[in-house]
Amino acid sequence: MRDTILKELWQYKGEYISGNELAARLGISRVAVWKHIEALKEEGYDIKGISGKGYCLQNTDNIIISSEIAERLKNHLIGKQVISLAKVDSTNQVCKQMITNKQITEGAVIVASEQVNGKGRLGRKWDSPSGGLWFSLLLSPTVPVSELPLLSLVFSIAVSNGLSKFTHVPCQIKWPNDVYLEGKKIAGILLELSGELDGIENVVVGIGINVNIKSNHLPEIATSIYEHSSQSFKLADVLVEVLQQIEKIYDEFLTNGFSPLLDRFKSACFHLGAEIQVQQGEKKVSGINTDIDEMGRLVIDTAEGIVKVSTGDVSII
Ligand code: BT5
Repeated sequence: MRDTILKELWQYKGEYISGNELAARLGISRVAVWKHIEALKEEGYDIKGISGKGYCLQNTDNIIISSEIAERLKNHLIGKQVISLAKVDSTNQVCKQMITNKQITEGAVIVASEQVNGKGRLGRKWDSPSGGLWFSLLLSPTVPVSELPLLSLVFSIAVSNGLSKFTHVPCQIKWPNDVYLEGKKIAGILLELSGELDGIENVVVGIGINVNIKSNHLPEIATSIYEHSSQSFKLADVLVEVLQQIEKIYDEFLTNGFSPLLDRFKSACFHLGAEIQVQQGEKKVSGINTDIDEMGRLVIDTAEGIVKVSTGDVSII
């Protein structure tokens, strides 16, 4: 019922709808409508109520209605189940909790309007105000554990493909999985694995995309589609496009392996050929990034010879 009420309000696109009309449409009492509205407000939805006028959902472009995504997606796996929430700690956290509670299965997408404790890699913070696309996807890939790090590269290709429809210029990738636009970070990906020693059961793919966010709500190094194009987009449109690209590229990876995708990754990777430094905890590796190999490792020509790295944070010197 909560989703149905939200959808009714959302369809009014910023107009007021009276409690009586909502009650009649949904076949429930006005008191029941009021209770559901209060619960939605509690969850974090911005709903204004004016006596004599009714209720109005604010900022409809930034709200995702699960059933709309499900109806529009033509995917066979990704987004089979879409759960849309208002304000959460972190969608990765919610996703992991839902796995434990057996509430979701492979392909499920958990999306939130806002995260109060958004996470980056290595415990870093991810700013997630309203206007961004913050979601997590549950996968159970049937690939050898040694190939799982390639998923970072696979998803960054998919996200960068999906975003170019809105940015109209190609996005770049910073290895392994940061998506950049004109020198600033527009999206980030956080992969979390869980399972037993003999195999990974679940991969939670957390993706954050700065869509309709102004730069004053983002860190210095970041940008958004809005900042780039001076235009707002419906979050649902961006989500549908990105999920379609994810399914397409992920299917290619499962069917043909990473080799056919490697060239696409290399042509989007903006530090290939540049002098870089890779920070790996306390350790630093510096040199020319001459290549990326079939295992997705950075090949670096250092003063001590060729070094291949599979983890770390890249910066251009
Ligand atoms: C990432 O980490 O880039 C992974 C970000 C994943 C976020 C998604 S949102 C949905 C899901 N739920 C979560 O809780 N997380 C995932 P990393 O490479 O460690 O980058 C973190 C760094 O990016 C920070 O230290 C900041 O410098 C910068 N940063 C923080 N918020 C940002 C934003 N909104 N846009 C661009 N850069 C940001």
